Amino acid sequence: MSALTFEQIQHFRHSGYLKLGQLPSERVERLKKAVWSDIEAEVEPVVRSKEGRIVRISNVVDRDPIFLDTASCSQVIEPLSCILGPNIHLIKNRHNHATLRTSSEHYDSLHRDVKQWSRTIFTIIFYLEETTVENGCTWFVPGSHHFPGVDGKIGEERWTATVSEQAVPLPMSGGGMVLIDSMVMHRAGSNTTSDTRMSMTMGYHSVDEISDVRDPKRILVHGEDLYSGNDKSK
Ligand SMILES: O=C(O)CCC(=O)C(=O)O
Repeated sequence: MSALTFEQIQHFRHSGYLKLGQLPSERVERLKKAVWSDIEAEVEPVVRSKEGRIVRISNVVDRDPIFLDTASCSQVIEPLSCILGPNIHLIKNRHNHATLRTSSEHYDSLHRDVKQWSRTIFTIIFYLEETTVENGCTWFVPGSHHFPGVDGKIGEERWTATVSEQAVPLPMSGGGMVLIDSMVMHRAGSNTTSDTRMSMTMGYHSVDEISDVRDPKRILVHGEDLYSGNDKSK
């Protein structure tokens, strides 16, 4: 996929999520190999299930170069720049992980990734294996990114229970990508199979043109680190 159409952008703004294109299978295989290699070598930082099995590798952009290369490849940046504009940061301290999502993981409840709509981020979930209702595809509450901000803990919003029955599943093929407004309520389904359902998740932000403080937890993946605050103008 290259640039998004008007209708795709409208769908994203309206619903809070949008299916993007498909990564080439060769790239998907390289990503999976890199994930399994770090799991087998137990390269920290990782998250383990209660049984001690590694179910997530964190901080993937500082691991095999294939992770950052994928997060900033043209199949990602072209559609993303239709939403975020030309200057884009990848966020290192939200998501930035690859997850197996096995049946041993705890139930994932409906949540958002950020608290306030004025500070939202945009997330891409890269599905490295096919996801189905059986193996725990992602569920979304369409339009819920328009609900008000959250004061307390994310996932404990007062409307979480009342809208949970509105959540719809989004099965994806292996190599598929979904772009999310991270204010949209979503959750990973339960994996009822004995297989993994591997995915990688990355967060993005437009470059903040009124901040001249460079954040080492953000990586410029497209465009420039522009600054246009008016404190330096006469
Ligand atoms: O993997 C999924 O289906 C959902 C991911 C998710 O909820 C998250 O990373 O916040």
